[in-house]
Amino acid sequence: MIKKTLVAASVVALGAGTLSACGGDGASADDGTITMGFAQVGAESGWRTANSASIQDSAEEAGIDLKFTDAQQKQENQIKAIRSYIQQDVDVISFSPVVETGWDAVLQEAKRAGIPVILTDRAVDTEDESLYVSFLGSDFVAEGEKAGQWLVDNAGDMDVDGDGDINVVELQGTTGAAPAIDRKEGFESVIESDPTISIGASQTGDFTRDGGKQVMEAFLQSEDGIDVVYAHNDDMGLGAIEAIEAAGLVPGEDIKIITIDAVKDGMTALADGKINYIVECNPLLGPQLMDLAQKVIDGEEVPRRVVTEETTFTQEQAAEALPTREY
Ligand code: GYE
Repeated sequence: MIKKTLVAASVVALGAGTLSACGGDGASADDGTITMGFAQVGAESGWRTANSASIQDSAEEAGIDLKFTDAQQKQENQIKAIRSYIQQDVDVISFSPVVETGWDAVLQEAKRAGIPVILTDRAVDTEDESLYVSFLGSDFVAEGEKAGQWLVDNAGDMDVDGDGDINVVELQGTTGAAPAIDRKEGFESVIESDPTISIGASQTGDFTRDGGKQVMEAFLQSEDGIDVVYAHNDDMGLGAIEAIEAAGLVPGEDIKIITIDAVKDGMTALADGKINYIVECNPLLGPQLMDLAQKVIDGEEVPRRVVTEETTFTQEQAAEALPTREY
């Protein structure tokens, strides 16, 4: 009985102690090379492709040995990848959680192994803040608010069918994912101020082009008088454009489109007049992530939250920005 309690207590102390000191006891940090295990969400969108490239390129530049996995948008695959990084005794684990909840058990395992975890892009929903050292990524609520604010500010031009009401259909991101939850919340909180604006239908398109296309096809069948599409990312907006064109309508005119991300394909559609407004979400998180990892391993203090800076684009601004756009 006593023995058991003692063992349990020392495991907790070891976990907590190593976390705040200098991270994993991985052999590789000792020879100066940091090993990072990165469990990526998938390859669902243009944003994700740019994000993965940024992480891989920055690791190489920083001389960090990167183990990279693609979870194909499945939480169980991400958990498996994280467990394998724990087994391999990497120095630091980073991941972009596909959904917000359900991470406590595996993060406890990382903590017990003394391996620090840095969240990037998406947050987890947990009561135990000691399960990760830092979270680097966008403010998704603010992104949704910016999308909603543009709609409110331009409401005069948004009642395309002239019936006095602005009927919005929403293409949500992956169900349970932080950007889907927060972008919905931010948008709704702002459009509330205008009683002529309402969301007539809202469904997930899983952040993919195909998903956006299919859901939009269904909306065009079921919804009367759609004025505006609010898509939680460019890819779903691009899928919606295909569905709108196939229905013989003109995207950007017959139906206005607001999206989030500002990747090259989205910006091109915006400059071409097929999308009306894009809120930027920056995928180039690699350099900041590698910097954070280095500091954590060196035992330096790092901020709990690092928010990326972002802007917005109108059609004119997209045309101007496109020639020098990196992704
Ligand atoms: O907006 C979307 C991607 O988590 C911010 O995931 C990211 C989102 C991004 O699939 O395109």
